Amino acid sequence: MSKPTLSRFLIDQQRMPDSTCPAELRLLIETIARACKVINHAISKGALGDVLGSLDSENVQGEVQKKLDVIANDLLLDANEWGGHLAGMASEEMEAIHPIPNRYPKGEYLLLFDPIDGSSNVDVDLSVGTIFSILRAPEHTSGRDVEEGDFLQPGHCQVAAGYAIYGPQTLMVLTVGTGVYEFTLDAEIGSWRMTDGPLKIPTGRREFAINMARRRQWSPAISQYVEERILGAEGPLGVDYNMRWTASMVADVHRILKRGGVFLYPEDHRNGKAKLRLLYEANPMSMLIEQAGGAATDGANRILDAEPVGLHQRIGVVLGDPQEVAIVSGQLADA
Ligand code: P6P
Repeated sequence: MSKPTLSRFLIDQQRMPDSTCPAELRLLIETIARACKVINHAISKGALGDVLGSLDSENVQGEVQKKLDVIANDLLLDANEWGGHLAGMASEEMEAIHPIPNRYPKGEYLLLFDPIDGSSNVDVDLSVGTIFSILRAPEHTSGRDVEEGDFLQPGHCQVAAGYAIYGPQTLMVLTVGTGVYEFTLDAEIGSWRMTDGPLKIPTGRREFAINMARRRQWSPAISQYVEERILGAEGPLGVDYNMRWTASMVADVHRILKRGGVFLYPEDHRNGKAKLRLLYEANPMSMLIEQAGGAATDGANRILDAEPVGLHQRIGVVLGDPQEVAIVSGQLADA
């Protein structure tokens, strides 16, 4: 079938022997996908829809909340809390976890999300996205409300991960552990249609993504890695590299999934502080990258093996072309 719908893809996944996508997970992902269509509609209104600009509030990260951060967060909570698939939710925009209200049935999954990643780009019409991660609620949570500790599972426990990207096209990129697939929203009929997959990260594409303004925070190894690529053909590598930085992780990761390269947001070498959040940014993106044949580390260790200690903890991120990630990790190890 040419360009199957998301629902058809998920039903096919559900019917596979030893399926990693049981009906409850399929229904949950379809609910998330529907919510992303509504978020897309809100974003596309722009200044016509009173969705741009900031609120007077800050989120748990101490970041000024954009109107769309809260709109998208509430859309995802409202869409997902009554369906019976979840035991709880957690979001970049909420300090505490969101247990499923007792008036609704509880399910076996936990949903974590960054409702609008890169939201500062919305006001200048650059691509932003919704990132989501799905875990199983631990067995012992049946019969009680979930707690923060139930969400603190290493990334290799994820049963699904994905993102929606609101850009020139509206896409959903998803894995249920059987490869990475891309769906494009056909806005005329409101259907997600498969347009690529299984995605495999092209290797050897000489393109790196990093915020150069953070150079004073880099370790000597990261500085050496970047400097060699800036020297290009006139330096030790003898070949030119290109650089991209969109300040929207979803857009940078999508570019890497489609045309290769490496993304770096290392921790601050001086104090160990990092920017990107482990549970709802680094982990879902790392699952997608690994499922597409790439690698994702904190500069040294596999991100999906990191043992979380806090809902909003941060981690350094180096992900993409496994050859480039290995070079960075090797240079850091040799440092
Ligand atoms: P900087 C967006 O705020 C985000 O969390 C990621 O989407 C993005 O990769 C990064 O931060 C951009 O950070 O320091 O370049 O603004």
